[in-house]
Order: sequence, then structure tokens, then C-alpha cells
Amino acid sequence: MKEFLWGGATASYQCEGGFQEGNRVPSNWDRYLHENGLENGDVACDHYHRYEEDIRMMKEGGQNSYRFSIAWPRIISNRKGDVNEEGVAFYNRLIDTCLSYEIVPMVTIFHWDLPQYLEDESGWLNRKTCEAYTHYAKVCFERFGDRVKLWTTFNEPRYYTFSGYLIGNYPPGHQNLQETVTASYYMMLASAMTVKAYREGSYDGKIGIVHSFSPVYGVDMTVKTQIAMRYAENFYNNWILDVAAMGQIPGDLLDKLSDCCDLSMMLPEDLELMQRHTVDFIGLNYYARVMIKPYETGETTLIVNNKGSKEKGTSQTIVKDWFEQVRPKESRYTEWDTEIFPRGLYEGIRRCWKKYHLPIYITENGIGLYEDGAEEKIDDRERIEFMNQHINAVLNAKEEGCDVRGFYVWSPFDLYSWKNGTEKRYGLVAVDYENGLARKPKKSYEWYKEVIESKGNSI
Ligand code: BGP
Repeated sequence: MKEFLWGGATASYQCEGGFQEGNRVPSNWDRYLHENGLENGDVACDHYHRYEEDIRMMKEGGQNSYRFSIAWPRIISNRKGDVNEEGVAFYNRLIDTCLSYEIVPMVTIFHWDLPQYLEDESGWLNRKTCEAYTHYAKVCFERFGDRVKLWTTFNEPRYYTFSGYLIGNYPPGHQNLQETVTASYYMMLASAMTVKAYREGSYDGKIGIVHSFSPVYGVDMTVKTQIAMRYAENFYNNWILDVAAMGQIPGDLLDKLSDCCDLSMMLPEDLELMQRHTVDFIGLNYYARVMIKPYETGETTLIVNNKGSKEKGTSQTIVKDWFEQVRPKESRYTEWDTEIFPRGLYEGIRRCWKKYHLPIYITENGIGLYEDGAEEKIDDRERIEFMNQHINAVLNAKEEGCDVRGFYVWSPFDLYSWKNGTEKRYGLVAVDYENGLARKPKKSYEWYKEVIESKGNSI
């Protein structure tokens, strides 16, 4: 039986820091956070310099895989596509360190840090970004493909485009449905173009995509609710997973979108390319489900609760004429107001396996908490309970025949949370930001190690 991958996941912008080192060029996040005077990832937890220590701690914590992303602004210096050798050298060191500790690298090609020179030319609203992305991905394959055997094209394209173009809380900070549709489409096209490039390069490895997975539940079984659930499935999941895994944009989604958007950027040759170049596996990031009721009234409203503790509010989603999201009152919530619903992971995996029949990795799962990084040993029993329930959900789905091949905790060590900064902590290892960024394992770190040791062999 193949080895199950137990790991931790990070993203370049959220952990590396070193934002002006090694000839890295500015990213959309640098610009956006600097201009808005928000807490940024200039230093983050300094993984750029401390990656060896971080990877060693993962190894000592029993983990056998590390999911990280490559920063496009470190690899490609300009619009012409010139390669920055210092950036390549950094990832060579990082990958080689993983391998020296027998840690399997899983690489995300794009986890949201777009070079600012592309954002200046309309970023993902510009078809040319698909070509620039494919060029960048090919450089990654050529330089790292001899050692990296697990690739994902994008981290959560749906969450990225919704946040950047619909809700407006991430760069470029727009609120425009047409732009959301255009950007999502170009990202999915770029993903297929890159899958094609990977296959044409005859690399010995697999390529997938990572989706922000929100299994949809309905308040009741009425026909109206079933219809609203279908719209919500299209909205949250299908326009990424159906395209990536089956090469199809759902017809009823196109029908609905054509009422309100210009879809002329969707060329027949693109759709054919998407159909022919589907992914090898699916990565699911699971934090919570969504509960849906039929649309009743009001304008489209999308409020998210991730602006830091000072601006906390209750999240709300209404998509006019489609559906409304409901906050299940009987449920438990994290300190950051995310519903805790492990069953959604179990049922979500089952649904996904049944529908797509592709290998699945749980590429992120974890809980954000307020914690004091100065404490010697954080007693994060809430995280342990959360992880225990979610890991059991994964193993149950696996036992019932779903082809799940790995689980990655978000995150192996504390890092920068988009917009919330460093006060929202996810790590198994604390980073003491006030004390030279010292690393201190929390109780969950040892707990995870024991889980891996006890369950690792039996699955
Ligand atoms: C996912 C992202 C990660 C990470 C995680 C936690 O959507 O892929 O990058 O940030 O969510 O989210 P947050 O930091 O907003 O709580």
C-alpha cells in the first residue's frame, strides 16, 4: 500500500518574509497591504531564512510531507519572463532540505501572490496572464520537476476571485460580478493550459488543483431548497471542480450567468482545452460547510469575518435570485466564528469521490485561535479536539473506500493570516513574534506526532 502523506501546509507570502531579498519583485499583496497601511507579510515568520529549522521540526513531529507554494515574484522578474536565479536557488535549497529529511514536497504553483507588474496590467482580468502563468509554471517544472512529484496549479481559485473581485476584501479590492466571472474563468483556463504543459513535458509526477471546499447543506428537503442548493453548489464548488476534474462548466451555471454577465471571453477552443486537460487529483481545503435556504429578498451581500479582531462582525451571504446562506444556530463555532462541523469533511469527501472518482488529498484543515506566542508550551486542547474529529472524518471516509491519500494541517507553524495578520494563529508550533520569532511546539504538535505514529501504519 502506498504511504499516506501526513503533513503541514503553508503559502509563500504567509510565511517567507524576506520580501526584498533574493531579487524578489513586489507582489499584489505587498502593494495592497502597504498602501492600505495594514499588517503585512514583509517578515512573516521568516521562513525564508528559517526553513531548515521549520522542516526539521516537521520531520521530528512525525510528518512526511510539506505542502508549500512557490512565490511567482521570486521566480519571474518581469513581464518579459526573465528567470531570477536567486529565487530558483532558494527553492532548490528548500526542496533539497525536504528530501534530506524524507519529506515529500507538494508544491502549489500559485497561492495568491501575483507579481505586481501583472496586476498593473489587470492581473487575472487579462487573458495574457494565462500565458505568463503557464510560462512561470513551465520554469518551475523544468527547474524542480526532477524532485517534485506532486504539483497543484492553484490554491483556491474560487476563494481568491470571490475575495478579490466580488467581496473586495483582498487585492485588487473590487466588487464586480463580471470581473469575478472573468478572473475565475481565466484562472481555470490557465490551470488547464498548465496541466497540458506538464503532460507535454513528460514529467514523472502528478498534477492537481486545490479547492476551497464548502459542502452544501439545505435547511430542509423542499424542492425550492434543492434548487437553491444546486445554485450554491455551482457557486461554491462546481465551477472549479467540474472544470478541473471533468473539463466542464455546468450548463445551468452558464445559463444563470449569461443573464447577468458577458461571457464572450469563453472561446470554443478554450473549452476544448479544458475538456482535454483535466487534473490527476483533487486537493480539498476544508474549514466548514455552508447551510443554504432559498433566496427571499435583498441585494447580493457578501460579508466575511476576517478583518482582525477589532473589526469582527458576523458573516453573511445572499446571492440575489440564487440562495441565502444560513448560520446554523445549534452549531459550535471557533473563536473566529467559523462553524465546527467535521461531518461535513466526511460527507464532502464521499460526495467528491463519488462524483469525480479522482484521488483526494486534504490539502488544508485547521483551526485559527487567539494564543499567546510568549507562552512556553501552549495548551491548545481546542485544536487537538478539532483535529481529532476532522482526522477521524478523513479516516472514516477512507475506510469506506474513498481514495484519500494525504492530510495536511494548516499550519505546521504559526504564520500570517490574510488580513488578520499574526493574531489569528493556526500553527502546531508557536512563533513568538515578540521574541526573535522563536519556535515553540504547542501540545498539538506532539499529539499530531502520536496520531501519525499510531494511525500511519494501519491505513
Ligand atoms: C485558506 C487559504 C490559506 C489560509 C487558510 C486560513 O483559505 O488557502 O492561505 O489562509 O485559508 O484562512 P484565514 O487565514 O483567513 O483564517
